[in-house]
Amino acid sequence: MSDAVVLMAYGSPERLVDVPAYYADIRGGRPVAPEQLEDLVERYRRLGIEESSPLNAITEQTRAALEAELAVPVFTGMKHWTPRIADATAAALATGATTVAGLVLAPHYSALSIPGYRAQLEQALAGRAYLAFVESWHDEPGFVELLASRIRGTDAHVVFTAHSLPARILDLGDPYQEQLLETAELVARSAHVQAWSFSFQSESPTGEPWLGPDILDHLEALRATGATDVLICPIGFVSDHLEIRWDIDVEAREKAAELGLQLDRIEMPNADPTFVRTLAHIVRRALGVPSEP
Ligand code: FEC
Repeated sequence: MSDAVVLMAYGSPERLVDVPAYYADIRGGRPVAPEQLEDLVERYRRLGIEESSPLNAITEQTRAALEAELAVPVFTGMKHWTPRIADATAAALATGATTVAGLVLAPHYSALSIPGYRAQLEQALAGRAYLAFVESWHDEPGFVELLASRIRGTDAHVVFTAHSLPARILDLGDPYQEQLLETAELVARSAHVQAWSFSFQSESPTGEPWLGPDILDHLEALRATGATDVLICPIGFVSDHLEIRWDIDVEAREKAAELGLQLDRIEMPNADPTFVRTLAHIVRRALGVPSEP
């Protein structure tokens, strides 16, 4: 009996020339408007992704650190780019694993997000190993404490953020928004932060209503109520990628400057050893292996 881990992430184009195929993958066959593609290429260009991606390098660091922590083979599989979840699964099976743990680097469950990862993993496994899949880990104490430690003692108004999704998920009873608010509450309580709020970010132009308030509108509202300093604490993401490095570090910062607001953001968990230990704890629990004290 042996174990392996497939560590899954959204995925990011490795080079600028990959962006059209990457965007097509996200759209899943639905057409991409040329101006939207140009806009996306420009965002990646401004993040310095010409021939290799600093964003994918972070995922690799996290994978390597998790593998070292668990002493179990860990393979990265991307939902929308390479290495694909199917490649990672094949590599996991090639180790002779009889159980594969599937962990997504996204803490919250939505029917529009997590089942897509699971389906790719299950299809690739094709019943050849037992699957121990982690559905969500939004209230994992180690994750909550790591975020709390990043905001504890701040005098700024804390804004927790996460990726928006089409508002129709609420009619389906999706737990996404509820889980996000639970994480925000747990983190704020642990950090003894009273002045906080939650907003969504990174809405896509798909032509339907998305969950709000959007961070840019929310900053305006905060300024109108007299806030002067804001600390952004993303809770729906765990690493520096486009949605952090562009949507927060460029767009939200520009908006804050226009409004005369001081805006900072917490350092993302990335491959922080404390965060990696938390991921290892989640995986061990899924595998039914006792965690180290
Ligand atoms: O760094 C990178 O290169 C990738 C950053 C990235 C992350 C991410 C996470 C999530 N997304 C979620 C949902 C949607 C839905 C659509 C959508 C579209 C995009 C586009 C890009 C993109 N997402 Fe993303 N997402 C990231 C990047 N996302 C690029 C397309 C261009 C754009 O809108 O700017 C709409 C799809 C459609 O058009 O039909 C829905 C969710 C997450 C968080 C959970 C997870 O990480 O899986 C939910 C990181």
